[in-house]
Amino acid sequence: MQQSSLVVVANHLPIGGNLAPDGTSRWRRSPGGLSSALHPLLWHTPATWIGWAGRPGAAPALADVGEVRLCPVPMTDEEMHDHYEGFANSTLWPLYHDAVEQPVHHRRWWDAYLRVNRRFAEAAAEVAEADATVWVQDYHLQLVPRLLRELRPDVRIGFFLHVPFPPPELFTQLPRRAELLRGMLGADLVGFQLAQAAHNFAQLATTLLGLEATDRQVRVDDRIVRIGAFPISIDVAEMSGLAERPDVLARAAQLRADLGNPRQVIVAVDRMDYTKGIEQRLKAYRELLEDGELRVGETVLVQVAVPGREGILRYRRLRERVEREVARINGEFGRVGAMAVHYLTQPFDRPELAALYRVADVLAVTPLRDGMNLVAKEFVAARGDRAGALLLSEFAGAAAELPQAYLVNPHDLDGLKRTLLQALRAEPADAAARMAAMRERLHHHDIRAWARAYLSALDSRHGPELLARVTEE
Ligand code: ADQ
Repeated sequence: MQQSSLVVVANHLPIGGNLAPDGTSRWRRSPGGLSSALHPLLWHTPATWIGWAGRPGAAPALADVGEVRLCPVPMTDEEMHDHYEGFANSTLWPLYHDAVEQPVHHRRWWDAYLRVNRRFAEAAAEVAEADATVWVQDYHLQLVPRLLRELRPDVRIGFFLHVPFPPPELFTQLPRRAELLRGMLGADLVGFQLAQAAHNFAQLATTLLGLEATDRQVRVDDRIVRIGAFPISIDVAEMSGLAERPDVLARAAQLRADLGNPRQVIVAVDRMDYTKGIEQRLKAYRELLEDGELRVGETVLVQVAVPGREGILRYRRLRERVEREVARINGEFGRVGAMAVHYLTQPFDRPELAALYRVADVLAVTPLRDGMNLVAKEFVAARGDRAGALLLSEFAGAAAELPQAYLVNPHDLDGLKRTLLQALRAEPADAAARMAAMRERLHHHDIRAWARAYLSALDSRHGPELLARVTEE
């Protein structure tokens, strides 16, 4: 295998579902934050991406995608269950999201997590050239930094957590808490979305491992591990450009007409996940229809919810409940030719998403907890017309950067109803002022600014050269 000076390690490869028999694959922006965020950065960058091709069994041989060499890591059926669906998505994911669903613990899952992390570390060790930079992503791979350091002490290792890092009261529930922390501390730089997460991490390094730590660094033996907040962003220029394209604006107008030209359109775009607050949002909407505050024909809700992780019972159950609630709302309040909720589970291409953002009078982003939430930022980028209101959960990382949104506590149903109405009834001048302020923030802080901040903190030796590569437009 040819070696690389930049290696990205993430649980999934960013490729489409169907691989051609010759191993060719399409670089897909799968509906998910990590792939959406890294796509614009890496598309033209000579790098190697190590990840799972998304199906159990031997790793397929894959052709390069653009400048990126894909290096698939195999996973058995059992590892897919125990590592991916088990430890990563049934233990860590719920625990890191405020335990909004009860985290599940099985000892067997840990063994698979360790085994898969070791396999990823070995793959990285093999493809990293001398002195390379290796950038490890997310909660599925928290042990990789330490395992890789043991194999390749010469490489520079960055770790970035896309999801929240919980307060010590929650983290300490994990039976393998010390090993997980030590795993992350194998990195030279551990990056989080928010400063609070870095603070939680430092506190844990002190109390659980007895290390000397501040919110900026942790001393581990003779090394300094830097820690910090690097709030992720989006390709602002891409989304704003798309949203001004005549065909996208025509599509937005067509969508509004297809929706029956209602006075107001509420749009929500989520992965189908219990952290996203989809059920609470539907309930608030139903109650507003019951109260007579909203009327079908005048207002419509478009809920996009792409299913995933369906091997996990909880996700299948969530989907059933959401679909039951959508059917109930439409059954009780819809009319022939006028639905209350339009519910879509398909992945969309970027122009279609941009058109949806342009048709929204209110974009509702109301997760119970979210590391950042890129949908909120995409909406703001798409609204060059400064119209539209963003209803945003206080518990999304994005709220720290977008305080001009209509902020809401999604656990408070009455508050959710009240704030949704406020957003729907906003004075155009007020909405425009809020949108302008949010756009200003995004203008200065897009995905390239994020990469610049992270990579220059990670690697003072190769930082400038790496930066030039990943931030080239
Ligand atoms: P996610 O939980 O996946 O990301 P989010 O940040 O909103 O959440 O990203 C979702 C992405 O998928 C967006 O770019 C969106 O446009 C896209 N998407 C959603 N529905 C789609 C559809 N139907 N078709 C096509 N694309 C669709 C995780 C964390 C977040 C964090 C990101 C990045 O949970 O908190 O913001 O990583 O770090």
